[in-house]
Amino acid sequence: MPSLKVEEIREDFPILKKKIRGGRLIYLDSAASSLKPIQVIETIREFYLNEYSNVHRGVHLLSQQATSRYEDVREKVAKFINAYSPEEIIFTYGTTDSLNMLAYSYALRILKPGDEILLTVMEHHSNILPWMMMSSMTGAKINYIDITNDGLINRNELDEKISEKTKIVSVTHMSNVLGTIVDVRNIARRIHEVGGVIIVDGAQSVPHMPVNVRELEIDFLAFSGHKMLGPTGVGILWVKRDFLGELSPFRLGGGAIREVTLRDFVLLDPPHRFEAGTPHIAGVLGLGAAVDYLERIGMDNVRKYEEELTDYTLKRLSELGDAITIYGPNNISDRGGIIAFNIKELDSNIVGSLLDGYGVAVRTGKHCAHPLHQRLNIEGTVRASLYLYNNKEEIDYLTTALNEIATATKA
Ligand code: 7TS
Repeated sequence: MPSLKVEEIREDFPILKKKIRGGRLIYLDSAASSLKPIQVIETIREFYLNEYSNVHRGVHLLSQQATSRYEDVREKVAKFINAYSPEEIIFTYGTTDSLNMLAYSYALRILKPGDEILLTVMEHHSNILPWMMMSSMTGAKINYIDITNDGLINRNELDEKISEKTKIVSVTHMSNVLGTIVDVRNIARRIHEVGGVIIVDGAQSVPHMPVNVRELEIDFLAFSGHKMLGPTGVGILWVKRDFLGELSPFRLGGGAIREVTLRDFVLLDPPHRFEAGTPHIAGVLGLGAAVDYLERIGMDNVRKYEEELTDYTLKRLSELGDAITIYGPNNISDRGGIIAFNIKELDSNIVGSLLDGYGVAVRTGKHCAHPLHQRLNIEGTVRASLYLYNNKEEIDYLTTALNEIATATKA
């Protein structure tokens, strides 16, 4: 008995009916961005068509309605991740924006020469580059935790590398290449013992599994709307309430202040002090519809279904034997539905282009994780990434296509 009704879910995604290269679309690139259900598309359309107005600015009806719906989504998102209160939810433009915001609003204030920032070697560039910038601006040093051959965090390294000097650990909750799920609660406990904080990059985890910030005992969480059925251009930065007063906004202007004179200004309370400028209102409402969609299905069910489908994918792909190398953890409980692999000695871009000929959409190359590929000593990988609308038939199709590609290149 599957944990969700995938065929019913597929009906909600109009793009799945599209023909690609004369055949059906097999979309296995949700780690780059997810497809959108009709409920999200209609919410955005309806807003522009019948409800449009700016937020937090007008006394008129449409503006009041838009404001109240915008703030409702904040509450919805807060509940979705079990935040302590909606004030902890800051709308940004995406995970990258959230992490940069944290770097400039928080890290820049607290870091000093001799301090350390701890990352892992499997971070996405968006969780490396802001810290490199902070390192050059403050004199703090970056350290990296290595991974095991299975793509898991090396626990001994964790013990060695967290010290009194470590002020910030910023770590992915799920690797966008290996699919590794990181035990962030364990890291949170370790870093809290030495008085540091933990920032979690939830870009790949929040869309695919229950993420409960209280249970995880973390301090900050960054994620993107477009990877969780929502529109592009909207992201979230969750800041645990204890830290809200310690961040100084790095984007200032309209919408963030209570009062301005020619010489001075008074900020609004969080979270609005962090949201200067007209936000992506339609995007936030679309994100609200995406959260409703996921809540209706239940994140436990999403995770369970993806575990089944990942297990199935790994088994089917293993049938290619020596022709395939699959990366990442062997244990399903340690990984999400992101499967990176290589076919023989073939360049990943060539395999990706050949798969495109079959109507199969995957991502190839280094997936904005160059240091990880250097660590694995490979040029790139082909990445199939799954979501709740994928089914076993699509995996069978992928397997057949890869078999043909591997056979055609036997010589
Ligand atoms: N962190 C992780 C773990 C990611 O996977 C991504 C995007 C980001 C941060 C940045 O998110 P954004 O919404 O700000 O762009 N990852 C990918 C990917 O794997 N393929 O395309 C985008």
